Amino acid sequence: MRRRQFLSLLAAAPSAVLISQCRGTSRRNGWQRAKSQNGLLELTLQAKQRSVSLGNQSARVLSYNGQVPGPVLDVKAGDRVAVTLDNQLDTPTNLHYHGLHISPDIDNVFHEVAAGEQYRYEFDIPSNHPTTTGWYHPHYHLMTAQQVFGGLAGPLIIRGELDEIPEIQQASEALLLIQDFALNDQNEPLQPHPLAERWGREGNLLLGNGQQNPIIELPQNGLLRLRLINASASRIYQLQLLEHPWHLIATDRGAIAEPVELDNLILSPGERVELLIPGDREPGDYVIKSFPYERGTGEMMAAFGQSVLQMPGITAPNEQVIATLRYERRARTEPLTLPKKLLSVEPLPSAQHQRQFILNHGIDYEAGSTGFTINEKSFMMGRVNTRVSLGDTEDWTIINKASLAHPFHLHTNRFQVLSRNGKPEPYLVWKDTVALAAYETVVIRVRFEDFPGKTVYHCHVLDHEDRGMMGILEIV
Ligand SMILES: [Cu+2]
Repeated sequence: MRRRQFLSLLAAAPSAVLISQCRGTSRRNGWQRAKSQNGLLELTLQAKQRSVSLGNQSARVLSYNGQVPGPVLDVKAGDRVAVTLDNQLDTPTNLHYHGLHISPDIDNVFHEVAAGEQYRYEFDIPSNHPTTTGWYHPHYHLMTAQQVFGGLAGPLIIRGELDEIPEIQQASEALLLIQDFALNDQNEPLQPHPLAERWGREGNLLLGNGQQNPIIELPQNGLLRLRLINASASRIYQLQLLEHPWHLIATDRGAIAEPVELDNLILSPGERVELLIPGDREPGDYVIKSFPYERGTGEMMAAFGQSVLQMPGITAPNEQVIATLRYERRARTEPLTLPKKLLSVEPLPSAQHQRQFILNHGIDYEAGSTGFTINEKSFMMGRVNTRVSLGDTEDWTIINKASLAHPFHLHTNRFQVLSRNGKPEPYLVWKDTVALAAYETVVIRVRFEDFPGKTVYHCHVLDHEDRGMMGILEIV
């Protein structure tokens, strides 16, 4: 049954002008950081294919302001943001502010910024916005996977209540935005094999902050706050910090109640975490390693044989080092300690409505579907799939009936995960993207707050999204 179901699936540096346009812009290690000043962040993001340094080579990939990843946007709750997107690609694009609770009229994935055009996104971040590690990336339908896989992604930090905790204030801070690339002979993003596009394109070049195995320094007896962002188009990471503890302090949309020591960290596309790492071990190097995650490859290889691993955009499962934590040999008298408490996660009120969302592979003739469905419907521009009331709380049961992993992402509002495969979650978290392995079921609770309008939910394997695994949610 499952095999048949799977088979059915087959039918350079920015210009000085740009810098001067950015208030509060600085560069560290060549990575542009645009920080809000006096409550305003204003900058231009120029999307363009350029030669950049990528890992240990030069590659002509898609960049914002000539950087991969794009500039770090660093703002506070209550700030005003004004981003001018300058589209110097040869295809339409737009921007999605992943992790922001703002109106879908602004964070509008249906908006098109044509090739050669500019568009100004201007909005206020709510003053009660949760402390969040987010990211921005293109979300132009049918082009999303290609543009993100080409390199277009950048971090978006929202500072707030979590930053006020004394132990967090004392911690040093690092970002690790993880991407995978696949390059052709010209060192440009390669065109994936059609099967790889359906499967979800992956690259064999795994980079953190555009570098191969970047070094992140951690003072001995210090505390490191590490923000991890999976900005890959399809790849699901299974990460471990070898021979060293790390403690979860925040998920996609905010802090958890108290630090939780992690072992294995599964991070699907779109997901983020914040971790605290105490520098209380022997000085030396500790690696963050990525282990293969079974997204459904076994089944594909069973169906098509080893030869699929030769197809452009499909990679063989392997272990790779993503980054190295390096202890500076510097003794402090007083070791910094982990905070005992972070921020309480208030449970959402019980739900007024229950809904079911079935992720599967099938055909929706009305939408001219290419085989990826939610509730037997593929995405169709202008067709509302789900209508909810502003202010309501709902429980959504998301059932993955498919043989592939499908991480589920909801725009605009955050949610709490209630259970996985019938088992209650051990602690409350705020999320906007939840991993679903093949045949898993997850129940989430969401309250539609503040903003009416049309927004979307979709699979964050971006090839699946482009192929229809997306629905329009209207909040009225
Ligand atoms: Cu998917």
